[in-house]
Amino acid sequence: MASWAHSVMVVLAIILLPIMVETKVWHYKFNVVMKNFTRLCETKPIVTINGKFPGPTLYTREDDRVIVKLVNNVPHNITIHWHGIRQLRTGWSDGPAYVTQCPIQSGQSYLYKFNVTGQRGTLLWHAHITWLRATVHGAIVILPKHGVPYPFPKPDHEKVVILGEWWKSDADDVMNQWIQTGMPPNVSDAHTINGYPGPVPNCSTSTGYTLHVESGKTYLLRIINAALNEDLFLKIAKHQFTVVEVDACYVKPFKTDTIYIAPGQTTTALLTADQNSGKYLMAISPFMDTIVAVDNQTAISTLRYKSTKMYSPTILTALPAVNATSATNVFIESLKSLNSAKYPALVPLKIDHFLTFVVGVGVNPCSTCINGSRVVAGINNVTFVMPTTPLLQAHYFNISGVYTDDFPGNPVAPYNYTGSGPLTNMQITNGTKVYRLAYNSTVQVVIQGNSVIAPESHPIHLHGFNFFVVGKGMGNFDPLNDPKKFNLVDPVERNTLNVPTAGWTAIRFRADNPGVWFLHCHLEVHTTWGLKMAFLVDNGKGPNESIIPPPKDLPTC
Ligand SMILES: *[C@@H]1O[C@H](CO)[C@@H](O)[C@H](O)[C@H]1NC(C)=O
Ligand SMILES: *[C@@H]1O[C@H](CO)[C@@H](O)[C@H](O)[C@H]1NC(C)=O
Ligand SMILES: *[C@@H]1O[C@H](CO)[C@@H](O)[C@H](O)[C@H]1NC(C)=O
Ligand SMILES: *[C@@H]1O[C@H](CO)[C@@H](O)[C@H](O)[C@H]1NC(C)=O
Ligand SMILES: *[C@@H]1O[C@H](CO)[C@@H](O)[C@H](O)[C@H]1NC(C)=O
Ligand SMILES: *[C@@H]1O[C@H](CO)[C@@H](O)[C@H](O)[C@H]1NC(C)=O
Ligand SMILES: *[C@@H]1O[C@H](CO)[C@@H](O)[C@H](O)[C@H]1NC(C)=O
Ligand SMILES: *[C@@H]1O[C@H](CO)[C@@H](O)[C@H](O)[C@H]1NC(C)=O
Ligand SMILES: *[C@@H]1O[C@H](CO)[C@@H](O)[C@H](O)[C@H]1NC(C)=O
Ligand SMILES: *[C@@H]1O[C@H](CO)[C@@H](O)[C@H](O)[C@H]1NC(C)=O
Ligand SMILES: *[C@@H]1O[C@H](CO)[C@@H](O)[C@H](O)[C@H]1NC(C)=O
Ligand SMILES: *[C@@H]1O[C@H](CO)[C@@H](O)[C@H](O)[C@H]1NC(C)=O
Ligand SMILES: [Cu+2]
Repeated sequence: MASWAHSVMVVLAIILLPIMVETKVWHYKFNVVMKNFTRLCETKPIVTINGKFPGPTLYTREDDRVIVKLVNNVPHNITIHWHGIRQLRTGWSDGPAYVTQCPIQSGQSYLYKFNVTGQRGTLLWHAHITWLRATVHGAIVILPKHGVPYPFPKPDHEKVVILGEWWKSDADDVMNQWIQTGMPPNVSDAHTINGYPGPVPNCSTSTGYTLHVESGKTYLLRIINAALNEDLFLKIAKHQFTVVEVDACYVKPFKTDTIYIAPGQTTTALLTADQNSGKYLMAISPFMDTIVAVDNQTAISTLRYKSTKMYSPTILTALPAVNATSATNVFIESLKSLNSAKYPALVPLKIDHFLTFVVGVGVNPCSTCINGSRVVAGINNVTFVMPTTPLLQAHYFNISGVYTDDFPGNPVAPYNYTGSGPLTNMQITNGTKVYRLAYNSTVQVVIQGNSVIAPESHPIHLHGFNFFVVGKGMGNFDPLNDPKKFNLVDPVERNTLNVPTAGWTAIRFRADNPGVWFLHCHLEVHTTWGLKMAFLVDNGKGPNESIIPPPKDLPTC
């Protein structure tokens, strides 16, 4: 070939390369199997994906496509939720049982298919049916697009750190005991770090996790709270974290020695191994600043430098007190969107729907329960009743009688939500109600905690969207004065917020994803009690603004 022709081809190839890069498809097989673990006392086999606890990390890349074949080989119904993945127009792959799909029954399989559009960072996947997520969970790592650097110094290594809760009994038995007795479920028997509980009473085989590091190197820790019911503190003796991202959204970097993280939240932080060689305590403990019982055991692991002598003592640290509300506030108030030219914070400024969701527990009669009553939970005095036909199918195929679209956007009978003392009437109505939104409408939701039995904090998760956390406060939200203090410039963007005990949090989002999207407390105990609802977002008129048709292998009920 003449050399000029060769040069022309090289130049052409360079010009064409960017448009010839094809979307990569990441294929995974998730085999649901029972497995028995020595480090969990071999008390009973647990439900796992591919025999791993935590399950396999799902790696993908911004703007790529993911296909996961789930094969159910256990005697339980299952679904998987890809927590924080936007699922633009692909609600069929979102996962919450009876909201977007029927369960995948024993012996069945289903292909979850979705594009990862405009997101990068750490998320998690987990079972979204009964209490199976206690053991069925894992990390999602979305790498930035090829050639796009992190907006922070490149770490030498990356590590996934998954925090969890473990019961000696089957977690579903713990849940079922509540359903039968009406009493609050048992707290867990241990916390876990990457599936290791540390020492557990009466379990000689339980061990702790070791995070191996090399002196001088920097590590990107992808920290995930996969616990069912507990907000957690994480500390590593003598080491600081630099938080750079939460819920797959970059934040302005800040330093802290304590991570506060609620179930469903993810926090990505840099850690530099800048101390003397040795062993350092890495530990998690629960946060609870009200009268509710928690598993107060600290899970103990070790950060260990390469070349540490075998018998060196572990350098210790103290964790915050269980009721250290101030430590949670310091952490939450440090979170601000990066809001750079490349990653702007597109906070909706004009709002179409101003909503107030009052969340908390109540007590309903139950003739078969121990006390003749059961604890329930709800939003705006509605405890959500799960349908037997998934909401998304009912919406898509126009099946009537499954839900109504009259979910109250504001409390019907306002009261002093955070006033002292219980209401004389603690009953809650029930129903399967959704709140309907036009495509591309803008929404503000003030999530207001109540003190009907006791005030409590709640991590509230919204499927299908990220939102901006524009404000929070104590007591009752003041619609006249509190909005003046909202941060509409660089509020943190995320998918799971924290409602403070006896306080409120305000969020804003744009309804640019058609489908049916679950909103619920990520404390499994509250979800089971009914603290959940769904938004129904209608199709838009444009070409890419409608729900795609359901896949052929969509499970049936
Ligand atoms: C778990 O495994 C151990 C040894 O591998 C075995 O002795 C024990 O019976 C198993 N437990 C169950 C419940 O399968
Ligand atoms: C997902 O990405 C694939 C490949 O780029 C594309 O063909 C498909 O239309 C996308 N799906 C949706 C729902 O956007
Ligand atoms: C819950 O705890 C009680 C008291 O310790 C115990 O008797 C019961 O068996 C536990 N329930 C389950 C499902 O483990
Ligand atoms: C440990 O086992 C002993 C003896 O069986 C029992 O008395 C004790 O209550 C157990 N402790 C825990 C925390 O289960
Ligand atoms: C943990 O809780 C138990 C039972 O609620 C209590 O007896 C114990 O003192 C608590 N331990 C700590 C360290 O707070
Ligand atoms: C936390 O609990 C301890 C022990 O019950 C109590 O002394 C302390 O006042 C509490 N702190 C806060 C901030 O409530
Ligand atoms: C149930 O009744 C028992 C004894 O009558 C009482 O101690 C307990 O507080 C009650 N629990 C609830 C949740 O009402
Ligand atoms: C609500 O209750 C709190 C606590 O009892 C009280 O301080 C506050 O004044 C009450 N607010 C209203 C509007 O009644
Ligand atoms: C909630 O609904 C129940 C049942 O209809 C009713 O008795 C109660 O007064 C309502 N409470 C509030 C705060 O609206
Ligand atoms: C819903 O409330 C009605 C009326 O109180 C009651 O009859 C029904 O059993 C409740 N359903 C559920 C699932 O709690
Ligand atoms: C959504 O609304 C915004 C603001 O009103 C507008 O700029 C944008 O073009 C709309 N997008 C679509 C897809 O309709
Ligand atoms: C599994 O799901 C199917 C379909 O909804 C349901 O009929 C069946 O009762 C469920 N099985 C269990 C064990 O929950
Ligand atoms: Cu809650």
